[in-house]
Formats: sequence, structure tokens, C-alpha cells
Amino acid sequence: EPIGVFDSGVGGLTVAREIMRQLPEESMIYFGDTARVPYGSKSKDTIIRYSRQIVNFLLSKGVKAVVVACNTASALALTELQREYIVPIIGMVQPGAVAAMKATKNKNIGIIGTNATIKSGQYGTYLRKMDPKVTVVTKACPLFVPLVEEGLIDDRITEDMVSRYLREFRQYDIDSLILGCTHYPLLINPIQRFMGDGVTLVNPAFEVAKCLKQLLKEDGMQAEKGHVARYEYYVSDLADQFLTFADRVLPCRVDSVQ
Ligand code: DGN
Repeated sequence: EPIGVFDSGVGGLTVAREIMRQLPEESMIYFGDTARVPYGSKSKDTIIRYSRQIVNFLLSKGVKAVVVACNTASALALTELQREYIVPIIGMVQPGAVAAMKATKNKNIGIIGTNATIKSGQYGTYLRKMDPKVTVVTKACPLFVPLVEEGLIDDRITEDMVSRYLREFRQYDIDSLILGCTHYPLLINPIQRFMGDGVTLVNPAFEVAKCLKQLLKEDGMQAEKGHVARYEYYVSDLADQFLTFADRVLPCRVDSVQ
């Protein structure tokens, strides 16, 4: 049985990529809600409703577990989804927060994400649950999403935006920064350059794949050894743009999108 992975659009492919790398024998069904992206500017109720529809779709395809590969949907809808479904569902926020807590020495942690993710305060909630003394500094960076989707990764305009958004972190002595949006791992180079080597960048996409591996092992749900993984992709609009982005991000070619 495959793993179901969904995102508001193309960004979740950074999560799919980590799952392919860390769990190469697992088949995957990816759903990108490209017709209704972005989720980052929508209300909680709407995000829950969209997420529920997508989980129902993935379950109709027979998935054994679901990864909410969108930080916004994880921050706003995960608790609700976990309450409603019996299939294991995991999201980005908790794995990201746990990794940041492990990485930090001075307990000053920065978080960047969409407006909705930052407003939800979910990353901070998890961090403070682990250590009430942690200092959390947050910043919404909504313009990173279109820059990445336009392929402007090593571009002056992106460097400019990185410095505008992240400048204020310099006043705080943060030593780790959570990349709390699916697109931001693709900006790892300009962000690291700006923040300097003293700041550890935490990639929740990498962490959620690790958690998924652990979960499948604990529940005895892993694919058989030597199983050849199959990947299926579904989008709610504009398959062409999805394909272009997938070519840039994934380690393998995408033959068709439905
Ligand atoms: N996938 C979204 C996230 O990780 O928050 C970013 C894209 C969006 O919906 N704005």
C-alpha cells in the first residue's frame, strides 16, 4: 500500500523528495491542490475543509498513512484530521520543532513560514511544550513562495528579499532557524549565506520523512524488502507547471500527472 502525501500545491514535493531518499521502497501517491493554492492566506475552517477532502481522496486510493506535506495545513488542520481519521496522519510542525530543539544550544529559535503558519503559533507551542524557557522569534515570509516557484533561487531579487525578511533576526541571538514552509528548503543557500554558519537551518521536510520511517517501522507497515516503489501524482489544476517544478526538485522523472 502506498503512502499518501498532500500539499497545497507543488511545495510538498520537497517532502516527497525526502521520502523518496529515506524510504526508497515505499510507493507514494502525491496530491497537490494547485487549483486552490495558496493556503497560507486562507482561514482555518477553509484549510480544514480542503484537507479533509484531500484525505478522503487519498483514502479512496488505499493509502496506509498520510503525510500532511504542507506546513500551513499541518499547523491549522492536523489536530482536526487526526481526530477524524483512524489512518496514521503526520505533519510537519512537530518533527520540525523537535529537530530545532535538538539543534539549539542557546534556546533562541527562529521560525519562518507563511502568514497562516506564523499566525497559528503552532511551532512555538510545540517548542514551549518541550522547554518553557525557549525564546521564539518568528517572521512570515510570504514572498519566498512565488520567488521559488518562478525559479529565482540564485537571483539578486531573492537575496534582497532574504535580507529584508531575515534582517530582524540579527537583533536576536538565534542559533537555529526552522524553515517552516515547503518552499524554503530550496532557498537554503541564500538563507545560510545571510544568516551565517553559526545558525543551523532546520528542514522539517527531512524530519517528517524520518518520523514516517519510524512510524512505519513501529506499526510494522513498511513495504517489503526489494519492493519497487511506484509514484502517482494528482493535481487539481495545471499539470504543466507542476511538471516543470517536479523536474527541478525530484530525484526522478515524473512521467504523468493526473
Ligand atoms: N505549502 C505551503 C506551506 O508549506 O505552508 C506553502 C504554499 C502556500 O500554500 N502558501
